[in-house]
Amino acid sequence: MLYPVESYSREVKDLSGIWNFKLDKNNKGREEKWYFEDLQETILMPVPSSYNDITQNKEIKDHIGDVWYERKVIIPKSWHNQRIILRVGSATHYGIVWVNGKKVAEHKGGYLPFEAEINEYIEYGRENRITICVNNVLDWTTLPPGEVVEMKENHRYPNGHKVQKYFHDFYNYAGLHRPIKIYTTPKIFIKEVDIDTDIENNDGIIDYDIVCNDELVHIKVSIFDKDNKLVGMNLGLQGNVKIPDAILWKPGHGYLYKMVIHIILNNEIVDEYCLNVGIRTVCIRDGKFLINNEPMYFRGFGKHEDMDIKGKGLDNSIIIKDFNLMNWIGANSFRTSHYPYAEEVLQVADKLGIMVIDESPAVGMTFFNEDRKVFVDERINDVTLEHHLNVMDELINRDKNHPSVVMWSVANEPSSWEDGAVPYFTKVAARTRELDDSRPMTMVNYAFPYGEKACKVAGLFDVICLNKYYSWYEDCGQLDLIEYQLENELQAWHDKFDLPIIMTEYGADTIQGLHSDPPEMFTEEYQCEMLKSFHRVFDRLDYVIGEQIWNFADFATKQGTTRIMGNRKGIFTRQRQPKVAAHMMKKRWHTF
Ligand code: GCB
Repeated sequence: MLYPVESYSREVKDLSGIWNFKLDKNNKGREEKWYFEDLQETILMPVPSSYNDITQNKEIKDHIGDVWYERKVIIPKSWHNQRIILRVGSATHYGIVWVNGKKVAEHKGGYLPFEAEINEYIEYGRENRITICVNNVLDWTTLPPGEVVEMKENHRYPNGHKVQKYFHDFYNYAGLHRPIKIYTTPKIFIKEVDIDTDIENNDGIIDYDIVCNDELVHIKVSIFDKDNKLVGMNLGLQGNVKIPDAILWKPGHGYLYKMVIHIILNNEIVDEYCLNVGIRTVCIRDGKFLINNEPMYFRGFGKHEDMDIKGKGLDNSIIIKDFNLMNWIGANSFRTSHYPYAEEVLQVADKLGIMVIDESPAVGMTFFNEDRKVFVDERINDVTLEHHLNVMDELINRDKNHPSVVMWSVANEPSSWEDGAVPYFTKVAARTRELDDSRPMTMVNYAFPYGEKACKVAGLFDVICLNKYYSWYEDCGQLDLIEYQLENELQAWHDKFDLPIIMTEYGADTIQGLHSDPPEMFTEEYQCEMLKSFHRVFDRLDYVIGEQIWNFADFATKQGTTRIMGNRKGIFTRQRQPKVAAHMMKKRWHTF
């Protein structure tokens, strides 16, 4: 699915703004067909945004089930001969869309876009009503998974008391998190573009594969450099363009060429689609992660789409602020923990030359401390697997042309020690490889190298990504143990799988302004000392190819005794102010 862009032949209408909103208290709206007419007794709700923190109403914040959004839009008469597509950037976690009361689309999966051609449902030159029902329930068939538990009356709970349980550590924000757009294409149109790039001596090779809805069209592909100079051209649906003395895309230098694709009929341009292309190669060789055949060391963070008030709603100010902070601190990468981020984020990463580990929303597939298994029929089963495979399809289809995406991550910390995880991840890995063999892939593990919880699936992937919180969740306060434990554990993983390792999570909850010497947990000193101990080990092991601190910024979680207004492991506060550790990291990463 191509990102909607304006061009010679295409127009885009952004429906971001203030929509009508209604809480479906008893989850009756679908049955009562609320989409048939204007929603009654609505309140105002911004889009994009999570709805949870916008009002003072706890019922809205903690609602389990459906909510409804609605707005009117005029479709210009001049669009009469165009295809008209309604595109929802994301509906977390399940969305159904009606136009003028007729259902046009339905989608499961809260972090990827979906769209529908709506020509037959609209009236031109008039107001058209768009209604979107968004459901936030997590169960064992969704990613992330969850469980809605309905209590039977007892001394603690009244009858029917419901709780949405989930096993991941970020707040279950919901709503329309990304822009809703209407865009046009001509009737004969460019449907898909698949790009792969290579390097031959000093030349860049752009391989392309274009799909149109009509096979018999003439296609012209032109490549322009940053100064808008034509540097290459080719004809046909498939082929390649050679760029002599190409300027390569690489971390810190996000050089992008512009690819302009034309469908030509009788010497006329019928459709035009433009996209940015970065020329670069990615591969793993001799235990190194190579971009353009040069070894790369990942410096950066696991992040979240998260901020005050808007929750997970897309906000360009925050996107750019975060990239500015990454540049300030000397980071060259981040992981889209724990779900695909908005495409707008990847577009900026492309431009700035930041490496992205692009993660699926498969997080919280474990009970960690309990002996209950998750890869069993009554939990993560074939239906979940089918959805996971589908999510990988949608994710790779959406993000495959971004040079910044240098690796796929299929999941975060599943119970990879269970027997059931083996057939499951064998299929997920095979599908991912089949969809894209031009990038490495990984699965992020909680670092249990020994005993019953030793991972059974890491060997299916190209890089080992590990998360671990020495001296935090275990051996609290014992900073002096970190080096000993970390080195032993990393060595055990390396001995077993012989793959390069990125530490994708390590860190300590830190309340800005708390200090103690000697360092105590939650103080700024403790965060600094913990990070330093990890770094001493990374610096002496050459199979460690990256460090991504948990987390870039403090973020919202569900409430709990280990969370003080959210997870505080940020190097920056939730408002993006540096903690002491940020200044320390700036020194380390700028000397790499
Ligand atoms: C993890 C998870 C991450 C949590 C983090 C923590 O292992 O991957 O989602 O937020 O630990 O802070 O506990």
